[in-house]
Amino acid sequence: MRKGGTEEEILSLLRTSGEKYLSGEALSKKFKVSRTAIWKHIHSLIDQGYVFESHTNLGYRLLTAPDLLLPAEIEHALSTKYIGRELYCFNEIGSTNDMAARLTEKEVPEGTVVTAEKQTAGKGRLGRTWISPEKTGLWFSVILRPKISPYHSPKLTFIAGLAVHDAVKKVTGEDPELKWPNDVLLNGKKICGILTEMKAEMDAVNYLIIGIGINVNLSKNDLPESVRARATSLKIELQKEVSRVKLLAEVLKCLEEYYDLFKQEGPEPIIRKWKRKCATLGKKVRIQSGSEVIEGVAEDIDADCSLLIRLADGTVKKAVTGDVN
Ligand code: BT5
Repeated sequence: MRKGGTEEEILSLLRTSGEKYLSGEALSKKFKVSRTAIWKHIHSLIDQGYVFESHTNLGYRLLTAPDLLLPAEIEHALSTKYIGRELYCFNEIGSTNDMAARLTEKEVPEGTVVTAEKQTAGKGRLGRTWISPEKTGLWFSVILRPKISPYHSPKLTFIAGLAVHDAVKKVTGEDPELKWPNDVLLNGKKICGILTEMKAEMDAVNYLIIGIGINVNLSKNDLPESVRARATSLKIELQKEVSRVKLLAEVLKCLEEYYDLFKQEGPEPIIRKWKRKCATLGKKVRIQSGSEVIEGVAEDIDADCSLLIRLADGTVKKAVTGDVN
């Protein structure tokens, strides 16, 4: 589903006219369609969750808009230059990352965003499942084409983590923490996971897909018991709903700012800031990295975004990826 069409233009006009009513006749003249067509568009918008006040003599005015991942809603909230300016919004798909990968076969611009109200095959790392119930979370992917070697891709996961951190802070006032390498935590539990995938040659990335899953308005029952012990949502923690559209627009804005900073100044400022928000450093950790288990104290993050762990014998080991417990 993509943006565009008379319906969105009608919506946009009703939005900008605020308190003022717009008559069916004025709308039909403006868009050169019949009044019945206008009526049908208004009813289609009502079916999508928009609430209008209609008055026989005066016409329509918009009262409230739904918190749905509709192109018109996201566009209205968006303040970016290029991230999210090309939008593909789906009600239900397997995985937004997989759809984004398919889209890269066409010449989609950098910053293209794919969203889904529900994923039926949401992916975590290493073939794990990402629970993505309908109309409760933000399940989306961003296509980037950084001119970097594949070796630098973990830095983009850090950029996404920081963007989610800043956006959650701006929208809710809460100050989440970052868990190495790809999680955002609130009150010690996971509210967001990031899955960065790419297509690359030996020394150059063709495209990179940053998949972000944020548990916004999930209730406890939306998460299976096995996941619930370590996961939560903004709604569970704050005991109130958070606007998904507002949060998405803010994440995309922060993502664009950090990505531009990365392109201008390289990874140092990103890694420095990420470390300040990191919940992993200074803690005793047990890391499953491939078939290897590393136990020690998480001491630092190096310039490659790897975790440096001080072992009991005083030596330092480097984990490039893995799961921290
Ligand atoms: C991740 O993997 O944390 C990356 C998740 C990325 C999800 C986004 S949604 C949009 C885009 N499209 C996709 O298909 N994926 C991306 P990992 O670190 O491997 O964590 C996965 C583990 O987290 C699972 O094995 C569960 O234990 C747990 N988990 C699953 N669903 C969860 C949820 N909604 N909230 C918190 N934890 C969850």
